[in-house]
Parts: sequence; structure tokens; C-alpha cells
Amino acid sequence: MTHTLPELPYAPTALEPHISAKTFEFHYGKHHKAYVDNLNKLIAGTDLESKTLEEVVAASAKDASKAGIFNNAAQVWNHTFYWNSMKPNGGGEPTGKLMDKIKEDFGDFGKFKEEFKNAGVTQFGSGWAWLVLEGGKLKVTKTPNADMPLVHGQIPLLTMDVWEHAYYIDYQNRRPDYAQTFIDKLINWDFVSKNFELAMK
Ligand code: MN3
Repeated sequence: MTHTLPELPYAPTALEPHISAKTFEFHYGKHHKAYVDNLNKLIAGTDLESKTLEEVVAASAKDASKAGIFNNAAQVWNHTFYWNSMKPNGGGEPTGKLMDKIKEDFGDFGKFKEEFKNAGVTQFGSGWAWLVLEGGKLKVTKTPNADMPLVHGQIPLLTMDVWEHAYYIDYQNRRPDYAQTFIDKLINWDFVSKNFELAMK
């Protein structure tokens, strides 16, 4: 299949002032688009051409000769998941079963926020912070570059991009401020809850 750049789930101005339209112009319009275009070029004429994005990610993950394909395919997936992890007037607290599970596995919601921010801030260089479900338990993790939970037997529920291109226009070197704003103002807990309920089925 030919992979396409998915529509953003909101207007590129919708997350202002926390994430600017300028950031979307580059992060979505140039970076995410480049991953899609590179992926299509790399798989053209190969046995991966007919696979879904998730199948391409899985097939290239453990094969060093396909590192370029994995990096672009995983980055296509990660970015789509990241846009959906945010919404205008997001942040606040989850409710229902997800909140109960957060309290069960982290102690309290504040502890989760602290761990998630810490994962994003301490990821050395480029990468991602995640909330995942693994073996029935919620966990905060971080991955470098394009790496992602699906190839480690974990189910991703939420992600925060901590590559510099995600925050440099709006926050320059202040990654902790970006991470705090992401948690307080941007997380789409409806999306996280939906992922959680599907994973628990
Ligand atoms: Mn990015």
C-alpha cells in the first residue's frame, strides 16, 4: 500500500499558545510528511510494499538491514499517535477505569505525572515518552529515536515527542517546560482511555 500523511485531528492553530501553527508547519508538514515520503520510496518494489504500516514496523524492527525502513515507518506511526495524544483544552485528569488503574499502578495521579515528565526530560537526545500497558500493568517508558512500544510487546496508550523539532520553535531548549505544558494543557485523556479500554478487552 502507499502510505499517506493522515489529516491532523484539529486545525494547526488549535493548540496555540502551547504549540504554535509554526511548529505544525514544520513538525507535521515537513518532518512527518518526509517520513511518509521516505517510507514509500524505501518499500517501493519490495515485499513490504503490500503490507500495512503496523506490519512494516513489525517486519523491519529486528532486521538491521531494514533499519532505514523501520525508522521511517515507526516515525510515521509515532507521529500520528502523538497528534492524537493531544487536543485543544486537553490536560486535566482522566476518569473512570483508567484513573482507577493509574492509582493502582502508580500510587496516585501526581506520581504518574511526575514519572511521565521525568521520562521525557531524561530521554538523552531524540526520542519519545510513553504510557504503555505491559502484562496488564501501566508503565511509563521512554524510547530513543524511532523506537516504540509495539515492537517490545507493550501496548502504547499515550506518547510525547521529545525530539527537539517537537518543541524548539516554541520552547527553545526548555524541554521541561514543554513536557509540563503537554501534561497540564494538552493530553487527550479521551484518546488514552479509548486505547486503554480496547487493550483491556
Ligand atoms: Mn517528531
